[in-house]
Amino acid sequence: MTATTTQTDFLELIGDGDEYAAIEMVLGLLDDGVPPQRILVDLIGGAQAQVGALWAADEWSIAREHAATAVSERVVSAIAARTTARPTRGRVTIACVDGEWHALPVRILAEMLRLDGWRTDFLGASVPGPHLVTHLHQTGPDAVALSCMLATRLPRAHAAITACRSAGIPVIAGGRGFGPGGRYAQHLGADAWAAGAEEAVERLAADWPPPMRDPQISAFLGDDEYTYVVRHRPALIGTAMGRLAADYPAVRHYDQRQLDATAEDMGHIVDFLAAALYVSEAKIFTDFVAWTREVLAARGVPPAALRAGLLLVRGQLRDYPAALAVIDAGRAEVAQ
Ligand code: B12
Repeated sequence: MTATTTQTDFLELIGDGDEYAAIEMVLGLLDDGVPPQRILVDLIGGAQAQVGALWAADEWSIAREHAATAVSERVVSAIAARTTARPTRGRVTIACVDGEWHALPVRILAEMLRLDGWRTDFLGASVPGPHLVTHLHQTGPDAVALSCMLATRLPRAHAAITACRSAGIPVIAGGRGFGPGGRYAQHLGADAWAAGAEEAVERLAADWPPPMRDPQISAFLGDDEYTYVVRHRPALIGTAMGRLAADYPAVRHYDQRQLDATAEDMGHIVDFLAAALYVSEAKIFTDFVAWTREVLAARGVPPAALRAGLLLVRGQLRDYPAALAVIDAGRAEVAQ
């Protein structure tokens, strides 16, 4: 069986929600001598990336994605149950930042670190900063591995990074929310960043702890414009929704489900704008607009709808030059 057919078979099994067959397949691979690390990163991680692409292309429903992810989680647990690794290194706390629900990527990371001899405390999805710090005081780990898959959670990631470092625990950051090459992670004061679980394993084994810089570095980044956008989030969304029918008449024929989805998208516009202002990176917003354009196109929604949404939020921020510049950079992504 080639790697590609294994991947295709596994995707089919999780797509059917067939957890027994998926677990059987993976345990068979372990019995054949395939290293658990390869299964975690290449097979499960690779399949989950395809799940995301299928959802984005509107080929899989949200329910099918949820079911497939639940099976992948069970498969990771089955691998954990089958493999033993005694802790020979230090202790690592692994958590998603507040409001971040992508727990599977860090569950994979936790297993990879465990297999490399770390004692791991896996705290899972959406860990509020103060609770994370309490846990650190109770357990005294050598590192905090902090995940942020969505750029909208960067302000919370920053608060968590600052709090961990103030408690004297160095932070390794990861997840696509930290931007290409992890460039926002450094900006937010993280001690290290890794692209994936394998790189994190190498980094922690090679040179940990890193020399810690001033914990107060970049203690607060949000300025007046960021604060205004966050405080006025409900009004920005509500006003834009109220005016949408005038600028984009197709919305008059939307059913409740479509209206709810549109309000959610309007919320994403405001949240990604706030994140872009927080780290002064328009790219966070332009990437989001380009991604939303594709997701909407797959669902038959033309770019004009997104253009209208951007303009309606823009119209409420006339006195905020940085916000206008970010939105205009985003509008260029849907110019035609
Ligand atoms: C499953 C899934 C979900 C599940 C998560 C359930 C769970 N238990 O994890 C649920 C349904 C909750 C979800 C929700 C959402 N999701 Co989602 N989700 C995914 C999906 C399909 C798979 C995630 C996964 O498991 N990937 C597999 C792992 C292995 O991927 P990986 O990134 O390579 O992981 C490595 C690195 O990221 C890194 N890493 C990660 N964290 C850390 C931390 C440290 C310290 C280190 C060192 C490394 C590290 O190491 C990992 C292992 O090698 C992805 C698609 C994708 N391509 O990932 C979308 C995706 C991440 N989701 C996306 C979106 C948009 C959302 C929602 C906003 C959707 C919505 N409209 O509500 C919400 C947001 C929820 C929230 N606030 O967190 C988008 C993000 C796009 C963007 N613009 O950034 C993606 C990319 C889908 C897509 N194709 O567009 N999602």
